[in-house]
Amino acid sequence: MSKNNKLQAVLFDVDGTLADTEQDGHRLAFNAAFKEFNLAWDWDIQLYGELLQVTGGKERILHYLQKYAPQECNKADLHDWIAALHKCKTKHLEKLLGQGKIPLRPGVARLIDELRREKIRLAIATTTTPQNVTALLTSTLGKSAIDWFEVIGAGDIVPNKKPAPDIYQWVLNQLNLKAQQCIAIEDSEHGLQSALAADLPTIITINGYTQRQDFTGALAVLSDLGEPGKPFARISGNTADKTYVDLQLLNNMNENAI
Ligand code: XBP
Ligand code: MG
Repeated sequence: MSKNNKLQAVLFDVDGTLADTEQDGHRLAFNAAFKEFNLAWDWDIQLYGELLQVTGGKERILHYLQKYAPQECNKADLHDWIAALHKCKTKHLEKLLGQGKIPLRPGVARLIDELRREKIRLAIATTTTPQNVTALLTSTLGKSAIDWFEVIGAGDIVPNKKPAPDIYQWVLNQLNLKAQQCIAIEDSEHGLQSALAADLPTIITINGYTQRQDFTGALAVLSDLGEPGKPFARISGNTADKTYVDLQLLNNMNENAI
């Protein structure tokens, strides 16, 4: 392996990976926006799990309309209306995240701290809206946390959302790194497909919505990143004798992936 391929950056997904934001974050914010728009829609936990197959909030609303309320699709200003509804949803989510009600997942703050100390570059690659990334990072890690991430790829910055590789390719371009010099951390099948299509070695930390998905191609599938004294459960992959994800494990995984 050439020295050039040594791990240089870690690319984090946001929703489901940094924090469990979907069920009690995004879902509640969508429902609050529906109320504000006088819509008698309520996305329960199970339905929202199905709707997560469509990435991107605006795309998810359009999909829901087409499937469950096709008569609404005849509006002349459909896309503007969806954009306004989604803006309202983002306002509700920012408020919710700002209240600090959604914590980071186990090991996330610890790993970010170690990576910063060891001068590994940090980036974000997410489907969600940039305001949500800012609200989550600042409410959990403090105001300056947004500056710890050298590149933040979010939302509509690329034409095609995950599972397309666009967002990861955009982030790699901004970092000016090769995929083999990085590791992506994801939680979902769509996220994994996106990262793999950009040639990124990827590890998965599952959650309630994604635990039964297909993670073929991932370096490892884990319950979470783990903490000293609170080991992760290993679903697949070689994690040697490690019980939590740290830079040493990421380096080993990255080397073996090349
Ligand atoms: C998760 C998503 C997003 C959010 C909604 O993104 O699929 O669509 O559910 O976000 P990721 P917006 O796992 O890539 O972070 O409503 O802001 O689009
Ligand atoms: Mg995710």
